[in-house]
Amino acid sequence: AAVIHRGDYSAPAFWIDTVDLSFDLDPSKTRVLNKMTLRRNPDVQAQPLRLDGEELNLARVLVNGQGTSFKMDGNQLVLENLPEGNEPFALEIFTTCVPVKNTKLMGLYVSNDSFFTQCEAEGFRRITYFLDRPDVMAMYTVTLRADKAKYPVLLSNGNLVDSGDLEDGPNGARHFAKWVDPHKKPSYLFALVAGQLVAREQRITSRAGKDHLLQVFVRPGDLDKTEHAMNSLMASVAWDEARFGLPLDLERFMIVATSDFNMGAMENKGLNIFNTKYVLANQATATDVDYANIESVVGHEYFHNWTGNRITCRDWFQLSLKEGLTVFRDQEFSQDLCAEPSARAVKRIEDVRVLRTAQFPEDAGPMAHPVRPDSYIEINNFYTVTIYEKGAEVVRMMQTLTSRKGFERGMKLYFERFDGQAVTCDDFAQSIADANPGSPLANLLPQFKRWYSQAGTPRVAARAEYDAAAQTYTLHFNQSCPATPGQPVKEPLVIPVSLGLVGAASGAALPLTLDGQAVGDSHLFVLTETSQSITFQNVVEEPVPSILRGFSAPVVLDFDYTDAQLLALLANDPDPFNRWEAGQRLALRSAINSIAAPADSTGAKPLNDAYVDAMRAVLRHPTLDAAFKELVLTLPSETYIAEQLDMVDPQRIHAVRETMRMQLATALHADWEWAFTVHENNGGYRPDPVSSGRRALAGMALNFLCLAATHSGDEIWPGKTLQRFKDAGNMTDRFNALQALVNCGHALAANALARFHALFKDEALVLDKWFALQAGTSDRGGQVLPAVRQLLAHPDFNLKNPNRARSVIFSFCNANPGGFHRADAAGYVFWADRVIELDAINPQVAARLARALDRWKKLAEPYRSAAREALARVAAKSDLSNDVREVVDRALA
Ligand code: HT7
Ligand code: ZN
Repeated sequence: AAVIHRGDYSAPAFWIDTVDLSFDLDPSKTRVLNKMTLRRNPDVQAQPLRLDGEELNLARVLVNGQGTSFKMDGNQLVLENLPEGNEPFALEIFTTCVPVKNTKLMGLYVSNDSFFTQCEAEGFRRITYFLDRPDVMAMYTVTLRADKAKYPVLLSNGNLVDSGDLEDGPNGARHFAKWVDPHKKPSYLFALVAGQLVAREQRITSRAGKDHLLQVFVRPGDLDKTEHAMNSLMASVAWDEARFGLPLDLERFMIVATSDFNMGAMENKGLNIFNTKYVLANQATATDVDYANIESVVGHEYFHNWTGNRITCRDWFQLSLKEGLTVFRDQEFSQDLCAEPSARAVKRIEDVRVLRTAQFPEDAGPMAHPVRPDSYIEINNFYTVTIYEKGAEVVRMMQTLTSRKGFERGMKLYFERFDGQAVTCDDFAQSIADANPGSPLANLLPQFKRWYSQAGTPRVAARAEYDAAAQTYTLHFNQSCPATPGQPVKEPLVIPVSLGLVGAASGAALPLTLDGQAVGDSHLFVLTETSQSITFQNVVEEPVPSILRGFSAPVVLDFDYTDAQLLALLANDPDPFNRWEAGQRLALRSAINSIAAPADSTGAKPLNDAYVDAMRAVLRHPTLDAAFKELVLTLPSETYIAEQLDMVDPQRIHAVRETMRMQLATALHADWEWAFTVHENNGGYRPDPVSSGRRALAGMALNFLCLAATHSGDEIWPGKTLQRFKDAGNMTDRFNALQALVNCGHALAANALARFHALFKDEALVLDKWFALQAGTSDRGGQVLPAVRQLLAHPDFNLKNPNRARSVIFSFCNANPGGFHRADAAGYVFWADRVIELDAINPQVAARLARALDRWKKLAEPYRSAAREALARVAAKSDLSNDVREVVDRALA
């Protein structure tokens, strides 16, 4: 397959000014008439017009109303005899396609008897022949015609300008709707929806006094699950106006939910299409985490309206221009909605946890790529945690280096310069810098932009020197970045390091003096050289350094903290992120020591008394938030532990972490009982951060109490847990109780699982949880894989539905290392079979599953050889999609 290089970008030879699309919607043969006006791009040498198309049946091509000659070159329709000169001309293309056979869910497809589209990145070419690239922005008019009874709702981008009945077709009454989008857009933002849908509606008036209609469309029966999505949408509109001065630019803004969707949601102009998972919620069916995800995904798609839609990407290498920036914006939105500062910190810790458990491994593996990649084979493989989450960290560092106000000024300049255009990451960074002359960002811009071009997670090693006589404290920093595929050597980056000093004995935040000036108790040090130092004066006692506060840069920080220093930070650091981080470092150290210990010392306890006491102190702390406590008491994941090791024995990691969990369960038994009792009753259900935090901590307590019961033989807590499962007034409490029974392998779990299924057999999203819980549960002697095989045979399993496939297969292969990495290789055999099977249905989803073995080279034997064999078996298939081919070939390279 062809490799596409960023350096090969050239402007299109033609512009498309207007597109007038007519659809006769029919699941087995949809007719698409595409009438465009085009003109030659005067800046590009004359050349034939090459239009992209995929799985289309071409019936007719007319130029200025006349038949014309054309040829096919692979998937491209090539027109050579076009009018000379720069005058616009009309091109009319008539094609048909088969939505009901579209299992890739790209282009036009059918889900639950309704039509949906997904055009990003290159799905529009599966609807009609087009210059399917983001820098071709056109004005769209769309007419939809369909059976009136089967498809009463007909939606597309923009404003509804006409609708009515048509003459009856052979199968009954038909109708039409005509939509005009008042904004020009790239083809990837096109959307249509047709089906039996109902809407929750809300009229709003913006700050600027404009009226808008907001609509959330779902299947009849789901309307009672749309209130939270609508509230989230209203909050998003208000936030973007308040924080960035960006108003809603449409009379009507629609969200439509579908249960068949490859990703989370899609920001089509004025007609966002969402995976039901990120729309539907009521307290009986959705957990607190679901509520929080809905808020952030609704925000994310809405914020794309400016960062992505009004200003879009020049080419797909610039994907992070819109994705990194929009993730940053949705993270800020969720933080700004938190009433308490501590809840903001919790959100930041959660975001960093995602980055470190998913993006850091990607950056160290075969798919490592810069935030602005240099090449790709299949663009769908580059909707990655690097583009999204690391991209968001790069934007966050820009804000850190220019201040919140300065960043807002930069955004304003960006819109002044580029509204309505398709631009690059360079254009964005230049705008933020130009709006902030004299800032570290402006002064260091070329070097800062290495964050866009260099892959790999940088490491910052810090070392401290205290001179008691001179009362100075010096921190010496050294930065490095490991080689990544195609990038053997790295240049130093601009790394903002937020710092503070904590008194080792007093625990107080020490005032900082630099160059004789008092600078408060927190300082932003900008590391630019490979090695660089900073000296604080008037330091009266040897402090504990609190480095990289708030995770001010996406790096690994190495500092040789003593246990006592980490315990001091855990107890006293005013920065909540570093307080949490200190606990993680202590737990990680214990895990690594235990993993390295001889195998016959398995009975030894990995966690020392000081750590356990510190955890007790956090759990019982009178003022800390429940949500924060829950994060501190969560041990680093098996995946995160594995990343710290050169040689990974997944079963050893699993065993050690399980031992640590059991130690926390038994040593803190009385404390968990206390925590459960104090946090169990939340009163009425509200998914706000404070009450969600209380439920999370109560759920954690229940999990530990059931785990301890497997050790002690106690039947009280499992019994209580089953009762709570039955009586729960919301899904969070119910699911936490179910999880507690399933994860500890208690005999009551089977009964609870059966009840849960019976209660929710008609709720697809809840059944996804039921499948995922069983496939992701802690492995004890290899029981999970046989259970997973049984789940695949369950009548409710459907491989074609991405949510269901993910709930079983991904939960096992990607999220259950202890179950998946089996010494008998059966997990890998299962993985290879599923990748091959899924690839024939939906390559995009298959390629995501294929990533489960990205880190196989780190595995110890016998895992390593077995994993390579499984990868080789997949790679040996000659008819693999480009999607899976790129992933497995890179893994094996
Ligand atoms: N921009 C959207 C990306 C997306 C997508 C990409 C490829 C195939 C299917 C897809 N569905 C959505 C989502 C977002 O980042 O907002
Ligand atoms: Zn996005």
